[in-house]
Amino acid sequence: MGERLAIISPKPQTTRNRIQGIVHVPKQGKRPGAQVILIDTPGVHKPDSSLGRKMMIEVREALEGCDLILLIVDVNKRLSPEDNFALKLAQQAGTPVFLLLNKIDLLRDKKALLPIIEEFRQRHEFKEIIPLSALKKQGLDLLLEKVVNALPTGPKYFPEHQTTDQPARFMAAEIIRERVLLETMEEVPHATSVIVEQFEEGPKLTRIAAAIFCEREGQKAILVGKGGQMLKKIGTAARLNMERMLQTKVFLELFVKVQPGWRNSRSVVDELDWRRQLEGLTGTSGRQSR
Ligand SMILES: Nc1nc2c(ncn2[C@@H]2O[C@H](COP(=O)(O)OP(=O)(O)OP(=O)(O)O)[C@@H](O)[C@H]2O)c(=O)[nH]1
Ligand SMILES: [Mg+2]
Repeated sequence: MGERLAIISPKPQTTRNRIQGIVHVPKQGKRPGAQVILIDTPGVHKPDSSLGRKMMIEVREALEGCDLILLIVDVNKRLSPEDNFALKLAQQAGTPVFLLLNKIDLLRDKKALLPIIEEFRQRHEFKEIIPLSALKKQGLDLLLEKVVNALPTGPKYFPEHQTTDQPARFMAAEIIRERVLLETMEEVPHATSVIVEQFEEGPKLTRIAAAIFCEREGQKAILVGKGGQMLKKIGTAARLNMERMLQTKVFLELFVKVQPGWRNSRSVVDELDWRRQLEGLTGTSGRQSR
């Protein structure tokens, strides 16, 4: 995308909801302009909670009606059961698949690519197999070109300036969750969710109040930290990222709340879905309070 729309962390299951990133490809010479809607999904995995099951529903919903699947694997790791499962889902969808062999920057010997490509080729007739490095931006131009060529002609769905379907309010929640993912360890990141309770955008200042939910008192103690230090660290870094995104000053208030076992509560997990939250905020459907 060339800009940060989704949060990133070294921990698995970072992405929880599907979000769209819109790439506007300008007309160049004879090549027509294009609009590519990338749908980022949670990683394919075997779920062990309501949250995990909801994440896999997001994956399945993204697969429905898309024109092309980009299956991304880490080229430095042996094929995992999750990779195999992801391939199976793609095959079942019956949609053309590009295989993206990511993180080639970590490959010591580029010759190692050949047997990996061969292994994948035997499993599926991929439309393209493209080695790349998302981090070092290697292979991305080629990828975009191949994607544009593989897509059917269609209407322009989004206005020129729009790069995502995700409202700023929810990106703010994700920015906080990203800090939690980066600053805390073991079970804390996965037991955490963030709900923005107040979001008032002004021309110069945005007021944001958000609750960080965890499952146990011990996790709350870690998130708050000694003398509130951890919460302050999370808040400061998140605020700076929000200011960059919103191009205003941000006044951020953070609270930590304990909600035992929320990951296994269908209603809480459903409420974390920003599409549903949005319906609640605009009053098109009744929002249930916790
Ligand atoms: N070296 C290297 N690291 C990368 C590259 N692409 C992504 N990473 C790193 O891989 C980690 C995972 O990145 P994410 O964007 O969170 O991956 P994801 O597939 O969206 O993961 P989930 O949302 O958890 O399913 C981060 O630490 C990234 O910095 C790459 O091309 N090279
Ligand atoms: Mg992700």
